[in-house]
Amino acid sequence: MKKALITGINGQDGSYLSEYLLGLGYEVHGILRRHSVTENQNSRLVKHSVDDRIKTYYGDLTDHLSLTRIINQVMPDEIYNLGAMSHVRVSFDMPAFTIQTNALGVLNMLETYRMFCPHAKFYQASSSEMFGNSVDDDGVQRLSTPMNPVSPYGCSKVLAYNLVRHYRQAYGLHACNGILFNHESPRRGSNFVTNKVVKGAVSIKKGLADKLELGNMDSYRDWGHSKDYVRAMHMIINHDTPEEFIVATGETHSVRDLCDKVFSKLDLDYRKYVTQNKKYMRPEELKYLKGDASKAKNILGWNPEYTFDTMIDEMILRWENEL
Ligand code: NAP
Ligand code: G4F
Repeated sequence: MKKALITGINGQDGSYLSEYLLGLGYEVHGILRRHSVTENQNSRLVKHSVDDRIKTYYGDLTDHLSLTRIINQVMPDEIYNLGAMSHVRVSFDMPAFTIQTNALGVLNMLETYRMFCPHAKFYQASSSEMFGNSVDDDGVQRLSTPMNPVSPYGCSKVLAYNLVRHYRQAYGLHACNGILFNHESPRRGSNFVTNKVVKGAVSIKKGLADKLELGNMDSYRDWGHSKDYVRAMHMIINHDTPEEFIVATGETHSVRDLCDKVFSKLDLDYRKYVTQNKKYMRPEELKYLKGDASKAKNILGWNPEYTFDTMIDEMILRWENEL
């Protein structure tokens, strides 16, 4: 039985990845952060009934000693480093914590991995936010597109990305980067725009709210489903050679299109309810993302199962049931 260790196991991707690996027969171990409300620290795992099959450990990416203890205890075959301060807007408010967790935390993981279980495979959750506003002439980001991050979050992920490549080259480790474009699901935090729009629209439909406040509605994102993307993580880490891969749908939609789509599905006109509030604007915005996942498709045989529409339908259903 293979052993996987997942940081950020209580996150959106961590919870789907745990389920996926359990289904493949893995023994799944995960790092949780202590939270003063106990129920919050493993809420996604409990909610989706996988908590009793996972072994969890208190730890933090900024706490090198906790990582040393956990890695020595578990001795994993595969390490998925998904833990991060993952909210781009918040990273402008907490740049130091963002860099400490998302960049120095990755260094802590890599050093611990190199020292104590160098035979394991290592996956780093890299991000399309690393490209910033670089786009190739044909309107696509690919592996060769220059990285020009436009947020503390993007900067932290570029440093982590480069550290992973450096550790692979310097020490011969099986360490790889998945550059994943935005991916969503009913489990997405409701302060990310897709789930915020879906929750807001369903609340309005049910008479629980009368408006939705957003920031920039003219940025474009390439949105896929987390369930499809965690399958890609497993394929990337298990590819014969450790390499970089992009995971994306190759489709792009604006935040305005997203609002139109979600509100229309509920027979509402978004223009009557959505207003803009400066508080949700960013000091620097990433305007446009559309990824080229042809390497993952051709080499790994990865393909998404969800479409933009089926993903939104699933998210609407979550809030219809919950509100
Ligand atoms: P998420 O839902 O925000 O989950 C992040 C997880 O990291 C949470 O469980 C969080 O713990 C944990 N965490 C935060 N700070 C930590 C620290 N200092 N030490 C240990 N754990 C810490 O994010 P996600 O959507 O699942 O994304 C997973 C990874 O993929 C992240 O690294 C993200 O940056 C990256 N990524 C995401 C996307 C996307 O569109 N979703 C795209 C590209 C890359 P708590 O549960 O206690 O808060
Ligand atoms: O949903 P978002 O907050 O996601 P963002 O910034 O693209 O970051 C996500 O994807 C990255 C991959 O590219 C991940 F690495 C990262 O961890 C995260 O998962 O915002 C999407 C767009 C932005 O242009 C933002 O300005 O929506 C715009 N937006 C407009 N109003 C809003 C809002 N975003 C949020 N969160 N809240 C708003 O009210």
